[in-house]
Amino acid sequence: MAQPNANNEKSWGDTDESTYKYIEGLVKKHGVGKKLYDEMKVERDKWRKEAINIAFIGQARQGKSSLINANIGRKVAKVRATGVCTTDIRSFAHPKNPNIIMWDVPGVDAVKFPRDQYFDKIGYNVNNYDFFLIVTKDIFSSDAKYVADLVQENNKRFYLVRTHIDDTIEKQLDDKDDDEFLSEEDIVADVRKNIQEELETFAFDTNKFKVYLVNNKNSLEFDFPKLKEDICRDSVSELQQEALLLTIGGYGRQMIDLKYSLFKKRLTKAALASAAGGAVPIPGVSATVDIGILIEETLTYFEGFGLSKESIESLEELNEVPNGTIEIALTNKLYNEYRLLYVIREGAPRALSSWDSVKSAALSIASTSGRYILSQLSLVATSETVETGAKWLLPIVGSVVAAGISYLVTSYQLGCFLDQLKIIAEFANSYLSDVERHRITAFEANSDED
Ligand SMILES: Nc1nc2c(ncn2[C@@H]2O[C@H](COP(=O)(O)OP(=O)(O)OP(=O)(O)O)[C@@H](O)[C@H]2O)c(=O)[nH]1
Ligand SMILES: [Mg+2]
Repeated sequence: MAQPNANNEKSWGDTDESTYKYIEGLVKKHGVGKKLYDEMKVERDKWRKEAINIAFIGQARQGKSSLINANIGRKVAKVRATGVCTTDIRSFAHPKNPNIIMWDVPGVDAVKFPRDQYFDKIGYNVNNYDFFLIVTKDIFSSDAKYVADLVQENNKRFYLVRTHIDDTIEKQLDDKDDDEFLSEEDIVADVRKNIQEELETFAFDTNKFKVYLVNNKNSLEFDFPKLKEDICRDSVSELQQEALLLTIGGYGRQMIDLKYSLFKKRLTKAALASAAGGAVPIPGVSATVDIGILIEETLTYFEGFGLSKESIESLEELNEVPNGTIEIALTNKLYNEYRLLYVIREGAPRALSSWDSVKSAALSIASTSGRYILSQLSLVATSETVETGAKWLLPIVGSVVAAGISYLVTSYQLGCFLDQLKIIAEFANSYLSDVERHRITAFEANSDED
């Protein structure tokens, strides 16, 4: 089992000039006390209030509703193989964040919604949305171009998404001659080339716009992870990016790096809050650490990296991975290598749900899994970390020595958790990209039983 805090010297040691100034500014403004504590709480929660409206639009029957479901991670929008099309605008708030709303817009359709009456009939106002996903399942039609032009005229950003790539591959492999060599990669490359030509025909700037090829039935395949990554990267503000990353952010290496940078920024705010309102004395040490904040923040990283139990469950369900496959691998890794994180993931959500406030939670947790955490924290508090860190921090906090120590212990420990969670997220990611193999293994195991 890896020792807590091993190889994490950099967690607070790389505190840069801007973080130093940030802390100094806040302490000057609010002092070290309740005002700073409250301010840091507001700062950490701001992303929850950021309203983001995303419209899914295009022709009828292209996979718009399915794309919403794949983004949300649950089957919320009605999907129909045949029959009546979606005929009115419907909205779906993200279950993790009611302020991120996905709008299922009916498709441009020759009979019900001819192009020239389309926007009036559906009561559509382009300014109500932050950005658009223009969905097409095959070729880019003049209808899709019409929608894209309107969106562009209003200076809104959009993403071109080509669904059903799985279907195309399957059909082309079925149709090929017996002696013809055709790989999945060839087919995908061919689809990309054709779409590029279609966009050029429609005078799209192909340097600016690319087309994301997706299979709505598997949000881990093809360009799906890249789509989510670009949506988050293109955010118009840091707050919007935080809201998107923490709500729809998916998996993939680049995504993990994006989230890691975000969490590093959050970490300072959490540690400052602990310094300002530290609640629990660490046995044998003159430091108080707000364990409630420490745990709450760690759970945010778990959730944000998509490593909470709920996230893993819905990922398995939506991508039809045998139930428990990823969760078991992850739990084993946590248990065997990152015991402290295992304790938090298993124990904390249950404990937190029964507490009135995170502040009082700090006291309650000391009697359960918190005892183990406390013992680990006392190691940090007496370590060289605090001694060296004090050199740069204490001039800022002045005589409030306990607050300085609380800051250092919390930021150090959160930095360790964050680095470890990044490793676990990378592990989960490589496991996920191997999902097809696991599916086959499970299938073989089932066949053996028959
Ligand atoms: N194989 C495959 N099927 C898909 C994909 N996306 C959607 N489908 C299927 O395509 C059909 C239509 O999907 P919807 O999501 O209902 O399409 P829509 O654009 O919302 O349709 P309307 O609202 O009726 O205009 C359903 O049977 C989906 O299961 C995909 O990427 N791959
Ligand atoms: Mg639909």
